Amino acid sequence: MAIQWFPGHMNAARKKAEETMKITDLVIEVLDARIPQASSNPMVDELRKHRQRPCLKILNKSDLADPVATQEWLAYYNAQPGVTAIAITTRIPAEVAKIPAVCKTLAPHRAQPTKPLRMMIMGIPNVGKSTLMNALLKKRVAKVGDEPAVTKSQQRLMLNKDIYLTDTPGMLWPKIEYPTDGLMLAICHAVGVNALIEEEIAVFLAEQLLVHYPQMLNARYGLDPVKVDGVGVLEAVAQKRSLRMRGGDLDLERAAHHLLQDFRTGALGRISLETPARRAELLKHQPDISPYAAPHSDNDDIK
Ligand SMILES: Nc1nc2c(ncn2[C@@H]2O[C@H](COP(=O)(O)OP(=O)(O)OP(=O)(O)O)[C@@H](O)[C@H]2O)c(=O)[nH]1
Ligand SMILES: [Mg+2]
Repeated sequence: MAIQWFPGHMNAARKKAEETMKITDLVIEVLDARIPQASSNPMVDELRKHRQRPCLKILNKSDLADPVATQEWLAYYNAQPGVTAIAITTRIPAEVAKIPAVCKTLAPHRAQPTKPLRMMIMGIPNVGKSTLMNALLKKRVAKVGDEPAVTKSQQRLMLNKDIYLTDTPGMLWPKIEYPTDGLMLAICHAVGVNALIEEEIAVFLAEQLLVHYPQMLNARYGLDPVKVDGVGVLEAVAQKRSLRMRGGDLDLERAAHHLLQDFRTGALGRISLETPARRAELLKHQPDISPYAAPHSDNDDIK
């Protein structure tokens, strides 16, 4: 199953972002530190490059990501022209507090009362954009929630007289070309539930964990990573948590949900699902397709 999710409000959000880009000096692109490149929306790059706007890439939720992988991603992005990258967690106010100063250095001609620095916060759904907005303003101005597509329209607010911030609805793009990106986005809860089957994405997650973080699976579920495959991990989770259906069979659907929750909450440990080197290797084996198909229809469901 290829995961695609581009509901109508995201197409509208794209058009609105294109308009706001005209009066934006700096784009703050919020990425998921566990899947930085899979969570990079090619539409964000296209819109900002069209107007030659610099970009601060924020690898958020770094509290959940593998610190070694995060450092590799920062080096990767900081080598790109027009891009500065930092890793934060909105859970730590001191990390959020350093952002305005970084932004000012990226648009030095702005940030004065006569020329305020105008910033647009963009990114995929559920990555923490509105949480970041609230943390920067130190008050609850935007609704947040652990599900994709909480924010439905743009909201522009003043951080102080020198800085304006616009929060935007999370956007995916019309065609996620690499199936593994769709799976990673679903694992990190950026995709609406109507667009995925939890068991399939949990098996993919389990396979990744078996290769890259076997000791964490062993520590949490007491399974032997050498002896099981992805489905075997779900069976072990069901055993360990006594998840059974009425007839007594193991309930793999609930086990899938359990595994995903353990990953999403960090209960398994700090995990990154991609590194720059692993991504390069992976894409070698996937067909080379254009960045994305231009939006042309309001596709509200899966393909
Ligand atoms: N662990 C962790 N969770 C975070 C962090 N930042 C935000 N979250 C959580 O991520 C979830 C989504 O946060 P939102 O701010 O609503 O995300 P959003 O990007 O605005 O989402 P949409 O409006 O749907 O596009 C919430 O449950 C937040 O508490 C972080 O740094 N670490
Ligand atoms: Mg939001």
